[in-house]
Amino acid sequence: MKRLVSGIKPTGDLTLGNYIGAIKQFVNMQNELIDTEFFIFIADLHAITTPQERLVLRKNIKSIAALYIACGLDPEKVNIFIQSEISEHAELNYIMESTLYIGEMERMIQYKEKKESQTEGIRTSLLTYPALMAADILLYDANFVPIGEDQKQHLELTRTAANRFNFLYGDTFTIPEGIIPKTGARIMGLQNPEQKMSKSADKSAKDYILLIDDLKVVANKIKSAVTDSDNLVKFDKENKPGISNLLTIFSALTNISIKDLEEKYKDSNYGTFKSDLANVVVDELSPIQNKYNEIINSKELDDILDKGRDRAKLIARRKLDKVYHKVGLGRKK
Ligand code: ATP
Ligand code: LTN
Repeated sequence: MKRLVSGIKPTGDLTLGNYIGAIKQFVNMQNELIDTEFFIFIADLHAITTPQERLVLRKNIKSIAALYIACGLDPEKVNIFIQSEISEHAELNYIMESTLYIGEMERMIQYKEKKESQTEGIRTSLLTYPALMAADILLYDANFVPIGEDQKQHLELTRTAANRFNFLYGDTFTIPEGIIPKTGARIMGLQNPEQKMSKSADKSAKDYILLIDDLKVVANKIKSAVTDSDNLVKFDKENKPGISNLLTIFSALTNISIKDLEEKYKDSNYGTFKSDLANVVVDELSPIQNKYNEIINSKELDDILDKGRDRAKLIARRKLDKVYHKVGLGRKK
């Protein structure tokens, strides 16, 4: 049986970027990949690499759990759990910190970018973030890790850590493979299509669409998305980043190729295109929001998280014992 692992940080409400780049993939794969056990978690330990307010963090953790289910993850097929409830993640993190080098951490683009935007002190964990991410993945011997484009470098470092550990201590970890969607791996901001749509960056609310945004607001955000002035629906990332981003969103949500969309809208103006896209997004989000409201305060949600935690714990503990043994920690058993 193969394994698949991925996670999302509860640093804010989830955006359409998280949905297209990550969750939608998880949902498609759960139906396509047979013979693979899924572990999808809420990366709350990763969230505190930057300052969080305690009650907001609590709320965000639950909200992501509910959204996983509302978006279609099937708890019968997927182990859904909260990272901090499995202490082995933090334990293996330390082993990974003792496997990777500081220079490797300092080269990470996400670290360099986030460091710039911090106003308070930069937390040590922001630098060592990839060690925890490697632990998340290697603890479960994941074969597959679905991620957006921005996580490619972290995954590469996870592979380095696994190879290095295996070389130093003997074969221990499976080398994971990243799975990046062909369309939608990097959804850009609606107001600022040169930067990725992000849930935690301090930007105007019109730049991102939240999965739980009011649907009227969603439609308006699409309609007021920044485009250029030539009114030609054509994909050209360099010269027409705004419309190219909207085409990407359209294509990712409908599975209509960008080429076919260009053809369909070749005689239309941006107004018609945006209005159709607004309907597509609203139709996608409407059932998700209904299910979200139904489940967010339910006991069912806690039961799902308990079940996911118990299964994850079993595998994680077994793996960590093996790792400690290989490294020579503690006493011989
Ligand atoms: P933050 O803004 O706090 O850095 P984030 O949304 O970028 O958060 P995560 O919550 O950890 O980061 O992302 C979860 C998943 O969503 C990852 O696989 C990431 O690659 C993907 N993702 C995030 N933003 C986008 C985006 N704009 N387009 C496509 N995928 C995205
Ligand atoms: N670093 C990721 C979130 C994340 C993750 C993981 C993704 C933490 N641990 C393990 C895949 C597998 C991010 O910032 N998007």
